[in-house]
Amino acid sequence: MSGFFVSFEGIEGAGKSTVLKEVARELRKRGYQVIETFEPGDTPVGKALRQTLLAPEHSKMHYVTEVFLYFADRAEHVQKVILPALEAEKVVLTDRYSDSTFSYQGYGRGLGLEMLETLNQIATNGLMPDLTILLDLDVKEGLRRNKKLQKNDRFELETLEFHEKVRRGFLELAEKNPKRFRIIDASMPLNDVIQEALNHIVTALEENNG
Ligand code: Z5A
Repeated sequence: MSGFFVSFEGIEGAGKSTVLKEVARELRKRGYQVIETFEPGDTPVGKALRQTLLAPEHSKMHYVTEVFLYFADRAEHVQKVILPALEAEKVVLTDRYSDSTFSYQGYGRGLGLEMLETLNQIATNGLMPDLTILLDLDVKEGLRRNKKLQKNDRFELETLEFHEKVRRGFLELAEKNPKRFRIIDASMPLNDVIQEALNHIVTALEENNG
């Protein structure tokens, strides 16, 4: 399999979807074949799971139920979208992947990381990103950006403390996996964030192509 797999991670409002779209455009200009995708919800089954996962009326969903729905979405995503694209030698850019589960359900909800790693291994068949771009941002700033967009899902109802735990989780994961992670200060002007993400990805692609 000779495609290249990049995940974008971070708290909500960090700029993942905006930056990913611009990076994809720049990579295409440089001749790369790029697939843009996201979790949860980028397959027909995933779309139904996303509605269930994010509906505010499900705010009392049990944490274990929640994590199995994220893994179900990921299994479908890996099999139907990511693996076929990597087999076709494409660059896959995903807005969220396994590190979101480790941070939100592991650090945020307090579920054991060891158990999550085992389940994630089954859901992904062991597929981890070649590179992870972590957009790190102050939680209040992320929520402020999203408030402007009037997003109204289940995670908007979470406390500041929950989102702080998630941010710390991402940073700890980055510290544990320095080869895979690149941390970017997402409070910089948008164009600077895009440029830094692009530089990291192009460097990694060039190294990968030898
Ligand atoms: N979740 C989970 O718990 N476990 C899992 O395993 C997975 C996910 C996979 C999915 O929500 C939720 O599922 C997510 C985690 C959970 N919930 N939370 N929190 P989603 O897909 O609807 O939303 P999201 O992934 O959190 O994305 P987001 O909230 O849309 O944020 P974003 O993509 O990082 O940000 P954005 O939309 O690109 O930017 C937000 C605004 O900020 C926008 O107006 C931009 O123009 C602006 N922006 C971006 N960058 C900048 C800079 N640098 N300066 C100024 N303004 C900026």
